[in-house]
This record gives sequence, C-alpha cells and structure tokens, in this order.
Amino acid sequence: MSSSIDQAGEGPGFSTRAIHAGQDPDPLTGAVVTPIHLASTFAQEAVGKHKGFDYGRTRNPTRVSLETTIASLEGASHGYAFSSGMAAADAVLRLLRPGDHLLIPDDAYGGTYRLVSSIYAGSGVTFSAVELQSPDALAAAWRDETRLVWLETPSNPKLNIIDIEAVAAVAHAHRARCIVDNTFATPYLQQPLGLGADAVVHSSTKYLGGHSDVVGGFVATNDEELGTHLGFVQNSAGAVPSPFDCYLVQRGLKTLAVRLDRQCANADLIAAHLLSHRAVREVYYPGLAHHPGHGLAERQMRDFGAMVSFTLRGGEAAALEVAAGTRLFTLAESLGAVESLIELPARMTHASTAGSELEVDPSLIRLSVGLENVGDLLEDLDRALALAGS
Ligand code: P1T
Repeated sequence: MSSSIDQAGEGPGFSTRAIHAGQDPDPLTGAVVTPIHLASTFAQEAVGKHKGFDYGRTRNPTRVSLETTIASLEGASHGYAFSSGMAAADAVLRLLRPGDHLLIPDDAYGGTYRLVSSIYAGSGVTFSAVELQSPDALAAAWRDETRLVWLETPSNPKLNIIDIEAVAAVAHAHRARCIVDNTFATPYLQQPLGLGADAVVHSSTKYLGGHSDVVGGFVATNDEELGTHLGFVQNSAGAVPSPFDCYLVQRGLKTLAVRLDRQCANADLIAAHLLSHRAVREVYYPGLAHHPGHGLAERQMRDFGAMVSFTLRGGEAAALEVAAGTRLFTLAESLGAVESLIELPARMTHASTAGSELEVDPSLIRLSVGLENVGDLLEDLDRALALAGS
C-alpha cells in the first residue's frame, strides 16, 4: 500500500491537481474560483466561428473545467460529466448492441443491476452476474459474445475486492473492454486506468462531491474510440449536469484527499471495534486482515476506503432496530459525504436485486463513515447496538 500522504511524483501530486487542474484563474477577471457559466447559448462572430462554445448542452465552460480536473485525477485524456452516476453508466453501456454479452459482479449497486437487467436485457443484451474475484468463475462465464466486463471494487455493499489488472488482461485477450466503477475508492485511493481498465465510471454524488448536496456522474478514459462514443452520447442523449452542479463537484474535489484520509482512519477504527463487539456476526471491511481481498486491496489501493458493512447475531430484526437507533449515523441512502450514514441495502439501495444473484443478506447493515469525531461515532453505534438488545 502506498503512503496515505499525497507525495509528488512526476508532475504535480494528486492534491495539487484536485485544486489546480483545469482551474487557472479566470483570464477576464482573475477570479480564483471557476465561474459558474449559466449561459445556454454563446454568440458566434460568423456562422460556426465562436470561442469553442456554441450551445450549453454540447459544451459549457464550467463543465469543461470540471471534466479537466477529474480526467487529470484519473490519469485520463478524456473525461465526461453526466447528470448522475446512472447516466454515466448508461453512456458506457450504450456501446452494447443486441446479442452482445456483458459480465457484471455478483455484488454491485442495485441501480446498476436494475439498469442492466431491466433496460439493457430488455433490448437484447445478455448478461451474467459473476463472482469476479475468482479467475475460474470469470473464465467459466466468458462467451464469444462477451464485449464488456463491469467491475465494482470495492463493491457495494459487501466490499469485495476484484483484481483490476487481472480482469482487464482477460478482457483484452478477448478484445473486450473492462470498465471500473470507482465510486467507492475514488481516484485518490485507486487508479483503474493505470491498472489497465478502459474506462472509469463515477457517481460523483458520493465522495467526489462529498457533501450530500449534488447528484452527478463521470466517465474517464484514455481510449480514443470510447471517448468519441461518450462525447457523442453526452451531447445526443443530453444527460448533462447543470453548471451549478459542476461547480459543487469541483468544489468538493478540492478537499477529497484530506476528507478521505480522515474518513479511512475513522472507518478503520470502526471496523476493528465492530469486529470485537459480541453482537456482531461478521464485518466486511477490506482493511481487516481476515478479509479475503485484504492483500489485493493493499496492493491495488492507497487505503481501504470508508465504507464498512456488518451483520448481527440478532439477524434482520436487530439490524432494523440498529439502523433506526443511531443518532449521529443518519438513516439514509447514499454515501461518501462528510456526515456518517447507516442503511439496510436489502430494503433500501439494493431492493431491486431481490431474487437475483445480487440479492443482499437482509440483516446486512452498511455504514458510510464520515468526518465526525470517531469517539462520538463509536459511542453512537454502541448505544444503538445496546438498544437493539444486541
Ligand atoms: O445515484 P447516482 O449518482 O446515479 O449513482 C449511482 C451509483 C453508481 N455506482 C455506485 C457504486 C453507486 O453506489 C451508485 C449509487 N449508490 C447509492 C445511492 C447507494 O446508496 O448505494
């Protein structure tokens, strides 16, 4: 695992790029914050002669600034911002044609499963949900028509760790693409393009924005053909974020590294505490030595992330009580912001996976660990666990 301090390597370090890439002071006014350009259309001197912007859906200066920043953080030549994480995923999946086959993990965000199983499967794309941590399972699921492998690592909500480099190598050997949803790790903790992935997808609603006040998505790639496809879909389907939303995500990015350093440290302590709690049956956190992906996460990630899932000896009834019993951990969907959240994926974020290979244990509780004082967070969990009779 690399140091949690963002050391400079060749060129500016991560935190420097988060604050400066695509964010030079405004040439007109010197403003040090990228202006929010609200114009939906831009004056042309003569037909087709303009300053690089003609219509707001096609190109917007605030969006271009954000796209430059995130692309830089992911080590990408192309970056496209979307109006949500699902719109970003959809833009990539539009590569698929009827008859094509897609591999997805057997643990992934419920909305991604819904998009694939309801919308894409409905238009003739086939898919298999596979334990992508296992090279044998990957090999067995591969078909001649497999065009794309979709990874989530760490996965939502079980925090499985998948070997990006190994899966990308298999995909490329078959002339298929490997796409990584990097929402849980962020580019600060994990750089999928450097490990061979063809594109990185984000829900920027989560850590990138970081303050639970914006919904957004992003795709970054170094693949010229894929970049052209994404730009075409972004403009043609039009699921673009507003200039204000772009500003909010870019503002969040400036503190991504420091937020995550603290959130990972808090999560590490919480996972260890839960592991030793008598009411807890199992803890899912890649930072724990017994986690099956621990060694791989050490190699593949800078730190282990700030999501922790666990089950209780008291089962679903106890889980429902704990989820309703915390005060600092707010019972809510979503993740990755400054405040800590608690939820029950089976009934909330992953309800659409019921009856599928991705179905979540109804007693599984998912925590998004925030930036609060960790002593207060531990006390809050202990109180809720005690109230629930656990
Ligand atoms: O909500 P949206 O911005 O559209 O992002 C969808 C999405 C994509 N990928 C992953 C890994 C995600 O976790 C999400 C959204 N997830 C939640 C809302 C949640 O609470 O899990």
